Amino acid sequence: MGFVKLEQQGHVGIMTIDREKALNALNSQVLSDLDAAIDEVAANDDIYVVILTGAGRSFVAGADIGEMKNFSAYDGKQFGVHGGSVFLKLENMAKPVIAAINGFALGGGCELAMSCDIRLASEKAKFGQPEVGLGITPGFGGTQRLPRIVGISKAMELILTAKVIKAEEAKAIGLVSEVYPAEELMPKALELANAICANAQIAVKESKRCIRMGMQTDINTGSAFEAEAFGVCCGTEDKNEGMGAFLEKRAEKHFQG
Ligand code: CO8
Repeated sequence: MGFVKLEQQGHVGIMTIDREKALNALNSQVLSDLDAAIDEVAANDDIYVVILTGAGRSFVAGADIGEMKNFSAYDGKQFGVHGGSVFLKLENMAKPVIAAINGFALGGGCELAMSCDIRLASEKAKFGQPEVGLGITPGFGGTQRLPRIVGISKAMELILTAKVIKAEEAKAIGLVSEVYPAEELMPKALELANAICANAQIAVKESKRCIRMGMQTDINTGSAFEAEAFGVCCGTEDKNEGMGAFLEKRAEKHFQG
């Protein structure tokens, strides 16, 4: 996984996209390395929560323009299918993924951040979908996820103008949850990840699944799905432990993981 580094701190897996000299631009190899890294953290039961970030001054400055420049229509579609499937795998992973957006999140970089479950940004982060200025559309889910996250009017404005916005504006439109000084970004991301790790992991995963599923369906189907998930959790040791701790006025809880 040459372009994606993996490390673990406690139950938190940290994935760092590391192609610094090209501001972590996504070429086919980076996408394949990311795919493999997702498989690895997904299979590691000791990792509960994942943080995704970029090396150096960029999160991801987009898909690789040098590689795309010579694409035929067929190549472009294949590249879109490749990236799209990797981003869907990230979004559909059972464990939560936090994007710690340290710098540029442009084009495919903004799309990658949007495939994560929670987005935190450094004050230095910049966001945008510059594709129409390059003669292409967003191709890794931008036309689909941005309107779901910020609403159709803002998504249209951002995608059709190709403008770049700063972290504070990204927070104002709901694209990121929080903005921190650069040096506080990773400590805050770890604090958030560890707060999630402290809870019952089956319940965490079922909650993520319900939210993700519910965003793609009608409320009746989503509610039925939620009832199933609630039932699954009611049959677990973690439910006995969590509720037992409350009733016994015990602060310490011992979840199964
Ligand atoms: N692709 C390839 N190389 C890049 C990219 C990129 N997206 N971004 C930066 N680089 C490279 C630069 O070419 C430069 O390389 P070199 O040193 O060899 O010249 C190096 O990174 C450093 O970049 P700059 O010198 O430009 O650094 P600056 O600080 O001056 O500028 C910017 C930083 C503003 C981020 C600038 O690099 C920039 O505008 N980059 C392009 C941003 C962009 O347009 N991104 C969107 C790309 S399109 C996209 O992501 C589509 C996604 C979906 C595709 C699906 C297809 C089906």
